[in-house]
Amino acid sequence: MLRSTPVTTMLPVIDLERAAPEVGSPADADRDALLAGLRAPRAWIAPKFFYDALGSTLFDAITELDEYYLTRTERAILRAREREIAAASGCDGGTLIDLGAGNGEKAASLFAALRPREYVAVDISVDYMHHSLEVLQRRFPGIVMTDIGADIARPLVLPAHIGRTRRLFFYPGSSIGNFVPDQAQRFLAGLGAHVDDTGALLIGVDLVKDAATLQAAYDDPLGVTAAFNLNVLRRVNRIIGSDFVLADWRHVAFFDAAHSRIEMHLEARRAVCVRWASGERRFAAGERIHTENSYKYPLEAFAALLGRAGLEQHACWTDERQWFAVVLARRSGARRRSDCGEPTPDDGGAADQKR
Ligand code: AVI
Repeated sequence: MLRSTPVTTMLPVIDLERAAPEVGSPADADRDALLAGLRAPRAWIAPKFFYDALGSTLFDAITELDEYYLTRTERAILRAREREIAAASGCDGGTLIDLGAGNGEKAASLFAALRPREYVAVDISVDYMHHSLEVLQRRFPGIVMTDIGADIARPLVLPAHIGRTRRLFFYPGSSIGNFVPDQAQRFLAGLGAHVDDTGALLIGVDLVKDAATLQAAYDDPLGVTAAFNLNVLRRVNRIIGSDFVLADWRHVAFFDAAHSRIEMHLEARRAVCVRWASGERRFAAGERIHTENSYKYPLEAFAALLGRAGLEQHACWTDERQWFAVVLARRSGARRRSDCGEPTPDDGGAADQKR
């Protein structure tokens, strides 16, 4: 039977460095975080606020775009390498812990190869996840399933009944890129504390590539990413009662090579004054609100990040173009030696196909 634990904290993708300290209820913390960002000399909104119902739907639409290569490239690698991944993980028959699980379908695509005894889905969107897991549980009655409502960016508390050995943490999609590197290091170190020598972490990482490809992935001609970015202002209006007018703002995305990251901003089309109950903020024409970073790693830099987090790369699989990597990591000094696999021979083509 599917076991559930309640929501413990908030939302999936978060800029920890910038999050206001949580005082009082999660709703108070959200308001405080937004007001702190809007009052800052260089205004910002944490990317966790993207993901209301419409924002999540727009993100799903982004993953369908020709320009947004990340999702389908990762899917092609997982598909092509599932058996190698299962063998390299050594977590066959163990516990698969899916961080930001959503509907669980990405993890489920690995069930046949990994044959987990137990599947633990962690996500903030509890109702959506719970319903999806009920469906998955019917498809895979032999797997013990648990859903945990939690913000994966906060320290993870696993129920006592979750298996302690052969834990495979699964963190796909390159969401690790939405943390600044110091935060990513802390996050990875926190996961490392949950695995013993028999456990591992399987993580999707978007790699550095030419700026034009990156730019197009975050500024698509259909305007889906622009809508995703602008939608955050509707969410802000709901939470703090502000009067942002979406038509006054435009989506800006660019690759900052010095930081190896895509930055997304909202730029004022004209001088505007945004008001809320306890204050206001004037924006000059052209002034920006920073809404997201998405870091792109060279493979060696990601391996070094793992090292600083007390982990080591055990294996990695990439597509032919070396655009995306699926990395298997263990605690440093764990039983196996590191080794990086050859690029997937056939997924350059597969990466060009949708789904
Ligand atoms: C969720 N995350 C990995 C996405 C990314 O690519 O950084 C969020 C996103 N922002 C714009 N497009 C997609």
